[in-house]
Amino acid sequence: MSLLIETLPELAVFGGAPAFAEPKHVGAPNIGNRAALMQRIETILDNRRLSNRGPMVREFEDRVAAIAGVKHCVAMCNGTVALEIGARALNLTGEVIVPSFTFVATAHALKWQGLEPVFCDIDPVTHNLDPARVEALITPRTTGILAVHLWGRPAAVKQLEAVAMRHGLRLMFDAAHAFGSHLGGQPIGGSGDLEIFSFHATKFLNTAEGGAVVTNDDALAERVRLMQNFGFVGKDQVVALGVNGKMNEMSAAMGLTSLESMDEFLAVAHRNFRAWQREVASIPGLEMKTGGPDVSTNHQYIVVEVECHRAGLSRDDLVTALHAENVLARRYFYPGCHHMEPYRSSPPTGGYQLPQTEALCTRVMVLPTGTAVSLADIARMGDLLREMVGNGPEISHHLRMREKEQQT
Ligand code: T4K
Repeated sequence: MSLLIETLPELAVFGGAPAFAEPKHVGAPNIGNRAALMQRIETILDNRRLSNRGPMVREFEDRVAAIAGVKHCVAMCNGTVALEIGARALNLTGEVIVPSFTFVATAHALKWQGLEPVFCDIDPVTHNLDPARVEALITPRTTGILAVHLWGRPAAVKQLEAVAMRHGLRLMFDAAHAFGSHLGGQPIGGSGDLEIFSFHATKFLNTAEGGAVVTNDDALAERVRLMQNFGFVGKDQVVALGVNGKMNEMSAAMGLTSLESMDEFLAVAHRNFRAWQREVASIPGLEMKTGGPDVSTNHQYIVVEVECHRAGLSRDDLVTALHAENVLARRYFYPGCHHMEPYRSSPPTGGYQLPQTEALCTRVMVLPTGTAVSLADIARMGDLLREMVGNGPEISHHLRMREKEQQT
């Protein structure tokens, strides 16, 4: 082992100093103009209007609807509640077909509403639902499809709409990652019955916590709005069952401020994506895929697939080595929802058949980007990855030895 330390002095996994003094996160928030935010907060405080669809929320809804190219936007306290209310407003019952390769909120939102998520495999190139496999999973109990535009890459919208139409199913899209993405020149937001956005801190456009339901369906928008405000019409008339899913004015102030910098956030995301592409292109065993020819994504996630045999080490060992350098790469969306509770304890008859999902869960790592990450940071991280892949077997051997030592 002393030989390794001599030949690889710089890598922190072998005991060297971390390349970064401060952690480089996936999902460090983009922050807009502070003075503009403070000014909005002053206005909120002066007006003493903190919530219940105040002026900031109304303006935010109008701006989001315009960018998404839809008639209606109902701002929500977060993306998960937007999913739950969306599913309820569509009167979904029984089974809903959904990918397993997604953040667990997609599946939980359905289960929390008493629905049964039926996990479907994905296209290995786009990482999104495979429409042919969706169709094969439809049963008499299926009432809907919940597709995800994963990583902001648009799902196979047209094909999924055709499947839903053929079988009389409702179709909703989890567009938590996809605000600002486009398909065929159209902004993501107006497909299926409804779509939802997340404006969580880690999204490229954030309201600290927040989300939205967007739709072109007037009646559906009305139902969603009732459900997110206890079913109230006016001040003392309740006409439906509802919850509290409202966005507050402080979050909307953050959102409006973020929107003013949206072009800059997008430009940085695209710049960083291109820089990461250049780095990754020269590293054997690493690959970055794009969303296809008629697709423009917001590039808020840098998604790299690691092919263990060519890279000389596994995705997990690479992530461990990166963490030692203070590069906090993530294994999104490992291990897949179907391996998480409560889903893993009640598999369908014959078990889950998700080979593409299983494979991707061992290959994908997500790397830092956003306005907190500079081109110099990316160049340094690229050098680290090159050095790690160049010494893959040594790193793996070292980590196995370390594990053995820890066990004894
Ligand atoms: N559907 C999909 C497909 C989703 O990806 C999500 C959320 C949802 C639905 C639900 O939307 P929300 O209900 O969340 O609006 C994070 C986010 O919490 C989650 O919003 C997001 N997807 C998911 C992909 O990522 P974690 O568990 O990875 O979060 P966490 O706390 O580890 O944060 C990631 C990194 O970001 C941290 O390492 C540090 C950094 N960070 C985070 C926060 C919150 C900061 O630097 N500052 C911060 O304020 O889930």
